[in-house]
Amino acid sequence: MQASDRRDPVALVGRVEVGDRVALGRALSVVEEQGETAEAIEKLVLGRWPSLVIGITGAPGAGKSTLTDQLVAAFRSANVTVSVVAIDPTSPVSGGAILGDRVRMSQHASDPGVMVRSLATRGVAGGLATAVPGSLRVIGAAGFDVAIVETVGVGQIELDVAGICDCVVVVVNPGWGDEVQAVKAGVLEIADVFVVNKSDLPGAAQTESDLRAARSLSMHTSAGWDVPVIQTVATKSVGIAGLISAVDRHGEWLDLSGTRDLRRQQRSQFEFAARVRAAFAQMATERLGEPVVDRIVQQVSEGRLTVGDAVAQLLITD
Ligand SMILES: Nc1nc2c(ncn2[C@@H]2O[C@H](COP(=O)(O)OP(=O)(O)O)[C@@H](O)[C@H]2O)c(=O)[nH]1
Ligand SMILES: [Mg+2]
Repeated sequence: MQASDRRDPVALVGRVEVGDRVALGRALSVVEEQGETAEAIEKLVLGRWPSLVIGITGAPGAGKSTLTDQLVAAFRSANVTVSVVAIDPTSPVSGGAILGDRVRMSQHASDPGVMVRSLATRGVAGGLATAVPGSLRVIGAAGFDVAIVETVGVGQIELDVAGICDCVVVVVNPGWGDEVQAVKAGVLEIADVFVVNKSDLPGAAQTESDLRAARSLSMHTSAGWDVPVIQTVATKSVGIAGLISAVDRHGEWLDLSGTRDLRRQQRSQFEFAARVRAAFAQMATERLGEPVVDRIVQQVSEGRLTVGDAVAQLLITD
């Protein structure tokens, strides 16, 4: 990054807004790394957001990247610009999976209407909760219509993603029905759309009916959204139009039911809470040192200290 950009976020964001790709890459790096310049950029992109943010989550190997690639192609053929943010919490060092995604997306490499960004979570608690919305605001300022956030479903991460996306697509594979019981508490609840990808493999119909039976668990059911179940074969471009129309219908429901505004409010609250949490953790760690903080957390988890006393200890300055 050039020294001038650090001094002049206004110029940097100005270049992002007129479609300068190098500037966009730099602005995203600054926002991901956080700090003073990131805050300056955040002020300049305040309120910006892509018109549609789709979250794609599911187990490693489910076909999320292949599906994302197909969605990008479909959006591009409708002249819609797309940005992909791929989050990989599993390989912060080797970047193996991310590299695979990059290779796959390379068919769009020369297309100015497509931008792919990989984000390692670096194991920083709350880092993702700040970096992803920040990145999406910058991407919105760059004028992208749609953003797709791809993440591996391994726990807290996909809940974080659900908190910021307009539409959460949960990708499963045939045979997944056996696992429904085990994972229903997490992933099923956040799904806006289910995809049974690899439906060229045996058992797709069974998995679809298992999901249809389980979807009453979705947190949206009570609000009147029947989570659709779409079969796809991402490698053969099968079912992609159906998936896009499910996402569109979900968007219409968001508007008609008033849920879109609710979600945007929740998104702000979620981001705010995450930032407060991160700032508090950082403050306590800086003041007391990590071993002391760890010990306090340990005592809470062992039931030897109340949460209230733990917070009080973390807040005490002397
Ligand atoms: N048979 C079959 N294989 C698929 C399909 N979609 C993806 N794959 C393959 O599954 C593997 C994992 O795909 P990938 O998109 O990297 O999964 P991700 O880890 O969820 O991003 C790759 O070898 C894909 O070619 C599909 O619909 N059918
Ligand atoms: Mg992937």
